[in-house]
Amino acid sequence: MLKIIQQAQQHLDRTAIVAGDETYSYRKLVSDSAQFAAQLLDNDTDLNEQRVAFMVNAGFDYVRVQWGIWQAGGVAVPLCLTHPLPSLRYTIDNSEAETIVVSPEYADLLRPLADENGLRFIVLGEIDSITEGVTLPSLADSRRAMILYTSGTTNLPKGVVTTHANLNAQITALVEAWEWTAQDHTICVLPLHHVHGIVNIISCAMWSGACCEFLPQFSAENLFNAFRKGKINVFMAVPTIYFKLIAHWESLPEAEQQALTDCLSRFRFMVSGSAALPVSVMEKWAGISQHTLLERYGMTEIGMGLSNPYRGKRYAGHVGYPLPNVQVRLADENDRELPASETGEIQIKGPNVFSEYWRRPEATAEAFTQDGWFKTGDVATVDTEGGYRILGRNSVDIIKSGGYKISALEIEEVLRTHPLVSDCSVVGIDNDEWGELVVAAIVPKEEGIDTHALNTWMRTQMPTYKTPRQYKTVAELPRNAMGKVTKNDVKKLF
Ligand code: MLC
Ligand code: AMP
Repeated sequence: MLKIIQQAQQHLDRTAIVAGDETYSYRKLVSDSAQFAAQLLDNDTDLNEQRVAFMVNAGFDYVRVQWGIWQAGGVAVPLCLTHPLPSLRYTIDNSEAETIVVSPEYADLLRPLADENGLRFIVLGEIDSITEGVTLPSLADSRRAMILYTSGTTNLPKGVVTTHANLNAQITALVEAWEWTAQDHTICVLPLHHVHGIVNIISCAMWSGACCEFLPQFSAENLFNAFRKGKINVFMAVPTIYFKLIAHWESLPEAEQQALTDCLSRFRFMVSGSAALPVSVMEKWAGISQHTLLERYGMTEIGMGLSNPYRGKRYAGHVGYPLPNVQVRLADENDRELPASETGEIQIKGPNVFSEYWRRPEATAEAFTQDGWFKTGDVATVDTEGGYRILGRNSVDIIKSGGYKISALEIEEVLRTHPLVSDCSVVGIDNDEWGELVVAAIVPKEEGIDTHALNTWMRTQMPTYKTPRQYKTVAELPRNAMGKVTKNDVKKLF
C-alpha cells in the first residue's frame, strides 16, 4: 500500500478536508479514493503508469482523484483550471495521457479533445459506480507517480516526473523540519498544478493526519474570513499573496485589524516561498501577524531544498539551510564545487530530486552534472553560518511572476505567431506586488498595431498569468555587435 494511504489509515476518524460547508474524514478519503482507483482500473489489474490528466476543482474531489490515480498504478497529471484550451491540449498531448478526468463544469471544454484523440473521458459524479472487492495493485516506490509541467530555458514547458519515492522524500523532509502533526489545520488557496500547493500544503497535511481546508481561489477577504474562524494554525503562500493580504488588512477599520492580528498571532507558523520574499513584505507582515515568515526555497524538480529554521532565528533575505536528506552545494560554471562564501549555482542531490523530464532524455541529461547533481540555475551565496541567500538566476529568460515560473522564450514564440508581429523580446521587470512583471517589446509588421487586441488574443493562447502586462512597440530590438538581443536594454525600455 502507498505510504500516504498508510499514513491516512492511522487517522480514519479525523477530518481530512474542509471545503465550503462540507467536511470529509480520512475514512471517506481512503475509501472513496480506492473506489475511484477501481473505477479507473475497470477490471484491469494495474494502470502500469498510464498518464491520467485531471481537471478537478480544489477540494475533496481533487485529492480523491489524485489518490485514486496513484492507487490504480497511474501517473497523475494535474491540469490548471484556468488554462486556455491550447495550454490544456499541450499538457494532455505531451504527457500522452490516455484518460481525462474532469469536474462536471469542464466536461464541455475537454470532451471534444478526448473524442478527437480517442481518450477515455470520466466526468466526476456522472458514472461514479461502486465496485466491490477490487484488489488494488501493489506498487514499488520507484514507480512514476506524477508529472508537473514547468517552464524553463526551452520554449515549451517540460514535464517533471516524480516517483512515489521522490514524493515521499519531499513530504517527509517538510513534515520533519516544520514539525507537522495531526492537530494542524491549514488552508490551500494555491493552484493545484504545482508543488507548492500539491506537496507542501495538501500532501504534508494528509501525511500528518492534519486538516486541509480549501478556498476555490485566492481572495484576501475570503481568506481573512476563514482565518477569523480560529481553526487554521498553519499557512503557506507566495509573496504576492502576502502583499495582497497586507494591502487588504491596511484597508480595514482598526477594530477589524486588531481582531485579525489577535487571530493570526495564534498560528503555529507561516511560510513564504516560490519567489523571493521582499524584506518590506516580511517586515509589514510581522507587524500584522506577529510572525516572522519562514522563507524556504524549492523547485518543481526537487520539491523543497532549503528552509529557514522552524525553531531558531530566521533571516530576512535568506532561504536557510538544507532540509533533511537534501544535499546542497554551490558550483561554478564547470560544475566544480565552490568553497562557502563564493557565489555559484545551487546544485542539489537527494531522494527528493525528480527522475526525468518526460520523454526528454537530452534535457534530463543536461540538467544534471556528470556526478549526479541537479543544476537548479539559481545563483546563491552562503553566509558564515551556512545559510543560503539567493542572488538571482543564470538565465534572464526565466521570469517569476506571482510565484509562477514563466519562460520568456515561450511567450516570444507565441507572440511571433501573431500575423502582425514581426519580432519581439519578452523580459521580466521588478515589481513590488508580483515580484516580476512580464513585459514585451514588439516590432510590428506595420505601424499602429493595436496592443490591446494583441493582449486579448494572447489570453486565448496562453494562461493569463503568463501574458505580458505591458507592450512597447519599437522599430528595432536592441542588439549587441553579434546581433543578439540585449535583454537588459529591453528592460530599460519599460
Ligand atoms: C494575474 N494578474 C497579474 C498576474 N497574474 N498581473 C500581473 N502579473 C501577474 N503575474 C492579474 C490578472 O490578469 C487580473 O487582472 C488580476 O491580476 C487578478 O487575476 P487573478 O488570476 O484572479 O489573480 P489572483 O487570483 O489575485 O492571483 C494572484 C495569485 C496567483 C498570487 C493568487 O498568481 C497565484 O495563485 N500564484 C501562485 C502560483 C504558485 O502556486 N506558484 C508555485 C509554483 S511551485 P485583469 O486586469 O486581467 O482582471 C514553485 C516551487 C516552490 O515555485 O518553491 O514553491
Ligand atoms: P518552479 O519551477 O515553479 O518550481 O519554480 C522554482 C523557482 O522558484 C526556483 O528555481 C527559484 O528561482 C524560485 N524560488 C523558489 N523559492 C524561492 C525563494 N524563497 N526565493 C527566491 N526564489 C525562489
